[in-house]
Amino acid sequence: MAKKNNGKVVNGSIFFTDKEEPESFSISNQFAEHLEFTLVKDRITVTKDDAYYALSLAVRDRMVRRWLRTQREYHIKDPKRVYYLSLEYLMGRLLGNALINLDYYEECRELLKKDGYNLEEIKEYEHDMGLGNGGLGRLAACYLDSMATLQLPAFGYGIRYEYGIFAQEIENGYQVEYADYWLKNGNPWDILRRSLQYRVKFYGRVEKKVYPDGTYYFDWVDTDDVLAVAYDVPVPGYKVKNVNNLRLWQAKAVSDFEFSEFNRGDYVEAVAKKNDSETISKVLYPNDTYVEGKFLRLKQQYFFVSATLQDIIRKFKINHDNWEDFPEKVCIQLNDTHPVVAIPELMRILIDQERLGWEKAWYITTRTFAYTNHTVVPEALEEWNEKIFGELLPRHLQIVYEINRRFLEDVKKNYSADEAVLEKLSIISSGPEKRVRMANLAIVGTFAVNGVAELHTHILKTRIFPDFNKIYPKKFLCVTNGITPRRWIRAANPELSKLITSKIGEEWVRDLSQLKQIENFVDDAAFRKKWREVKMHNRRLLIDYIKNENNIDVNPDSIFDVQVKRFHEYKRQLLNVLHVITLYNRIKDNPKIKMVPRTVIFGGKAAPAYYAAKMVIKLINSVADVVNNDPDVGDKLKVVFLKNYSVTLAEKIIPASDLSEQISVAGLEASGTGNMKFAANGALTIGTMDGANIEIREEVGEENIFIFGLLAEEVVELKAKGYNPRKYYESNPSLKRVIDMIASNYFNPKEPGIFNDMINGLMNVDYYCVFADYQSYIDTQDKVAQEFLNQEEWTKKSIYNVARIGKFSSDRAVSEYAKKIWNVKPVKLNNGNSNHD
Ligand code: GPU
Repeated sequence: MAKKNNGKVVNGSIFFTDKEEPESFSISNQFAEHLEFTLVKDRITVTKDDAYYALSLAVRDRMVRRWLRTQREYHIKDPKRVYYLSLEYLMGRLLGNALINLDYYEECRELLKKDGYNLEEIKEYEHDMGLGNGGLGRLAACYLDSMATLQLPAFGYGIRYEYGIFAQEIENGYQVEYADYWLKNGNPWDILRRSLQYRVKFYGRVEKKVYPDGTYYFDWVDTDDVLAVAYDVPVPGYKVKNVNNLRLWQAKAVSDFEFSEFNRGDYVEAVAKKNDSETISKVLYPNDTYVEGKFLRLKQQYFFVSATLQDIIRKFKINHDNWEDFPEKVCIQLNDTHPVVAIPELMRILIDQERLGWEKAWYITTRTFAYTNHTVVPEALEEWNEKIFGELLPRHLQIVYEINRRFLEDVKKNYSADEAVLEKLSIISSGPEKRVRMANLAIVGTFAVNGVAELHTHILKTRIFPDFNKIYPKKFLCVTNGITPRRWIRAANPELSKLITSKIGEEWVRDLSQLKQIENFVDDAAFRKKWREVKMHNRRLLIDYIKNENNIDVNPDSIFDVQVKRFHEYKRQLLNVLHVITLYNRIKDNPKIKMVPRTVIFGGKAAPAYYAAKMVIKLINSVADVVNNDPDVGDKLKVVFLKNYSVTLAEKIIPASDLSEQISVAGLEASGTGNMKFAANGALTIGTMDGANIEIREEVGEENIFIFGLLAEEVVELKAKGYNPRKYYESNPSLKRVIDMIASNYFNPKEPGIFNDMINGLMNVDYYCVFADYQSYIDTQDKVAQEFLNQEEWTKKSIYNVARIGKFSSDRAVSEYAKKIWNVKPVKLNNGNSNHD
């Protein structure tokens, strides 16, 4: 097959991609070669970090041919492809996972051992690829794994931030943020595509140009340009030959800018100023479920979208010259509204560059894009100030106006002319400050809008976008989130994996519904004992970690009661703290009290500017100081805040947990995915009827989960009739005592008053119904403790949780996307027959 190669003449026979592997291709050889030739080290200068780096390169080498073959196969077969567009990917570490997916972990470990290296130890030198905030970014990473495993012709696109999520330190109990330059030791996984660069335009103005025949078009001119360069990360599927691609864009100054614009004497300044454009991909915005409306963020979004669409269209044009084929060949999934500017961008390309008329361009656009909504939290709904939007993207603003004009025309004709209804539906908000509503644009410009759990989808349809749902009744659907069993069970919990595999074989790793078979062993006392031993093994690893990090001695027989996730008021870490203080009071009232020992573990980052969330972190650490140092408490209760929660830390914490805290106020956690990870590792959930908790309960059975609190409708009703948190405070002595203690600086004698805002907020507003759910939560926690006493019964429940978690595999979620939305089918690779390729 002939392929343009930019005029370079290279003898094709030198490439190994089409051949068997040479004899010399062993991991030991590659590893040694990279140590010597790539890193230029010898036995004296080699460090463990070098070992990590060289091993990763060796493992990457093993993927390269599959990677090339996969991309070539997609090119030759030319199936419909799906492009997953996300501003965030929380990949975590890649080495261990790559080895597992290549089915090479054990063999590699043994080979390294012969050379005197310890794989487990080497792995620890990898820095997390933390290019995301929380659930949304981690979901994207799980979906990449599943898309590759399901052999889908899928491509991830994102931004290669130089600084990913910040590093969190705790100083005097407060969160302090440090920049995390994750690339400081280099990154063995991504490769720079030196020739793949696109120009991205900003600012400028729109010129109307008239053809001789009187027709006209619009030209976007006098722009300030930036280059996007591609870095590719391999995404290997589990035990398949497909290796998909994640393409991350980095901003680079254009190199051919006009010096004539500048005074010759300003040469250095002119060059330096051009480097400003590289700030576009400098840093990830550290907000989760919150938008800041910053100019640079819009720049990032457009930068990302422009480069990605140019790349998608380039690939399309290799095989096609008819634009009508575009929606048959391309599906673009928008991960929340962050990349929604892709809709007017595709319109601009089709109209202004490809000269397709509006109707045709719109037909193509609305059949290409699909949008996933990830939250109903109002402060997360993106709206761009029209002036900002128009300054940066003048042509796009025009297009958005025209989309809106036509849409509202249609609505008036076919649905309603009621001004109030039109205002709600409008893509541009009215009022003194006009804003572009990205969610409205997303709904109008796509063929599918999905929520991420049943309840969330129901709330989208009935409460957030009811009129849209009436206008487009078939557009809204649900795809409940999922997690990848490879990382979250097989890699994170090797002991549990071994135990499960010893009973049912290994097929569960790619078909999680197979776990159902372990139900057959619930009544096997020996199996249950082994199950507990696995948990104890994992707990001991975490105990060591806690001892090292926090210097706290943890009772291995205590309930490991864990809440790890981003800090947000709606997630109610505060409710958890109130429970801790309640337990503390019981101990203080009766130091001899017999109670089930607990270790309450917290982890998570707060957005740097989110004061209320940061004060909850401070409260946890203040309470921990008092509780952990009170001799009356002993090992009955410990409070642990683990700093710098990350994917890697999650992999240590979750397998060691007994109790999973999923306690958001009902209606606000779109899905949650931590809930799934814990249950899959045998922790029982204490949770509200929110997000995917509801579906987890449905699967594992109500006797195997602890549900409490107001239902989503009850929260709405309570607020409608006027919620008065003070009433709960006044009528509940235990709650009153806890609140009074915080208010009286019991936990912070040296910094009086620091929790006043928190207490006032709770007493007067309590927007997230902490007081309303307090008693129900305490009662349910008491039930948890009671049931934990009966270890045999608890173990059965733990087994049922794992056995019935199959639905929450990201393989299930991704195949639903593929069938219900993308209409994309697997491409099985069968060329290349060496088992070493
Ligand atoms: N989510 Br919007 C984020 O992590 N960040 C965001 O900016 C937005 C949503 C989360 C939801 O809060 C969580 O409930 C969900 O499980 C996750 O997205 C993945 O869908």
